[in-house]
Amino acid sequence: MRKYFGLMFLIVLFVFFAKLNSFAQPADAQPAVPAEAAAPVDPPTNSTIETTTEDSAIIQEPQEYDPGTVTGQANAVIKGTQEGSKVEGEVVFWDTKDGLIVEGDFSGIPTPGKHGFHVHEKGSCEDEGKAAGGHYNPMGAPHGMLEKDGMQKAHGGDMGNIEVDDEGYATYDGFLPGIHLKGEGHVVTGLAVIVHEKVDDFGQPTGNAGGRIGCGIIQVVEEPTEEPNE
Ligand SMILES: [Cu+2]
Repeated sequence: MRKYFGLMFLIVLFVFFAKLNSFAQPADAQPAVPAEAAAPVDPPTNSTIETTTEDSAIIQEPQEYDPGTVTGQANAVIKGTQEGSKVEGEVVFWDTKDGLIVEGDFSGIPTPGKHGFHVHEKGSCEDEGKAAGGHYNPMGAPHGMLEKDGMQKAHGGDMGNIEVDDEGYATYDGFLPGIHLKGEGHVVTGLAVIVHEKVDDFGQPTGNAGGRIGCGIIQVVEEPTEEPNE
């Protein structure tokens, strides 16, 4: 019995080491693979977080827009607010996922130089433009320039100035980030666009731009007729 016991012990011992060896090889090899795979996983995770932080900082800057994403168009036909005024113009708004592309053409403006240019909060041009109310300001923000300052630091209707030449003409190219023609967000369809008598100097509360010489209502065009400039 003891003879067999010793033999069996040796056999068991042999089998045990043989098994241990066969497990040891994959056991060594297996952790090596995830260890190598795990090593590069961490740095991309970190760099993704860094990129996100950089991106949110960039969002504070004036936004780039893609004219390919245009989803709608509106026009505002600008007319003089006073008897005998020769002020005329057309402002075109194109909706994109990021906001409104704004282009304007004006003529008959009696004084050269900068003239404040805003979307106001009401849809009327009556009473020499006074019926248009204050600036469109859905966030209760201070006055500024929406394209540069964003919704927290500018009114939603703060488009800055148009610059009128000696002949009374002006053109305007701008962008209203976060403003749209339709949907649940900040929508300006049906509101008035005002051209002011004087420069918007970006002083508080509304830029000291004086009276309202031109006014028009933003109306959606169901079949877009033009494309924004590149
Ligand atoms: Cu205004």
